[in-house]
Amino acid sequence: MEEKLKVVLHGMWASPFVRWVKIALNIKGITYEYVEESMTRKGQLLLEHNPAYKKVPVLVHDGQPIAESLVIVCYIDETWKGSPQLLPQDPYSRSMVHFWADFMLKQLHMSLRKLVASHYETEEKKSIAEFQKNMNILEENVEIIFPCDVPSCGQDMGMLDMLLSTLPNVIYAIEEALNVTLMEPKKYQSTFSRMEALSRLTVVKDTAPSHEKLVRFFRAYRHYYCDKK
Ligand SMILES: N[C@@H](CCC(=O)N[C@@H](CS)C(=O)NCC(=O)O)C(=O)O
Repeated sequence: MEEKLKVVLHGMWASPFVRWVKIALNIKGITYEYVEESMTRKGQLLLEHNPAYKKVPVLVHDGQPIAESLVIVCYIDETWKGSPQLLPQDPYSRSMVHFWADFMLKQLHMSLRKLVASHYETEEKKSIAEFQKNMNILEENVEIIFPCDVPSCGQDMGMLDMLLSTLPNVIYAIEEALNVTLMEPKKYQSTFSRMEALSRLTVVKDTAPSHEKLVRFFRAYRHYYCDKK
């Protein structure tokens, strides 16, 4: 049984979804206990806390489980209201943040996952093209999505910055693991320089797995999916 009032995060070291929650907790200065979950033998508590998806991250606050990374980040922001705020208060700006967060999760992070799990060369090429098309959309809308300057410290980061901040680590590891090119910095100049600057902030860097470990992870992930097909 998890104790009441405690904050417990169930996660997996390589997951960017889990990293967003860690970054939010770090920015807010919340002390928490971390439980590393195995994706092949999921713990009983994880299955009980997230019966619908059985996925990490799950945050347990005061004995109450919350699943899904974006839902958790909003919960953290609403529960620990003192600044720094991760989402804007104005309803329209807030709805725009929700829209673009959903876009970044589904069209960037999930399309990278599809790429790693792809078996055939045609499938791989299609996933890369899809990722690059979505990076273009981000670049074309960068001024709307990120109206503020690049944060100079973690405390100034908004929710969308958090989602962008974990991309470089994943992109570079996938490029090396699969021997592909995903990022052409010149094509996505504004997005690229913002994500690079964000990834160097301490609150982000502190949650980043090592490049070599992530490369090994993506190679193993690719083999696992190929063997299953
Ligand atoms: N939409 C979910 C995605 C979470 C997710 O895909 N988590 C992965 C780890 S990166 C997981 O738990 N996978 C286990 C499984 O698919 O069985 C979120 O935003 O939290």
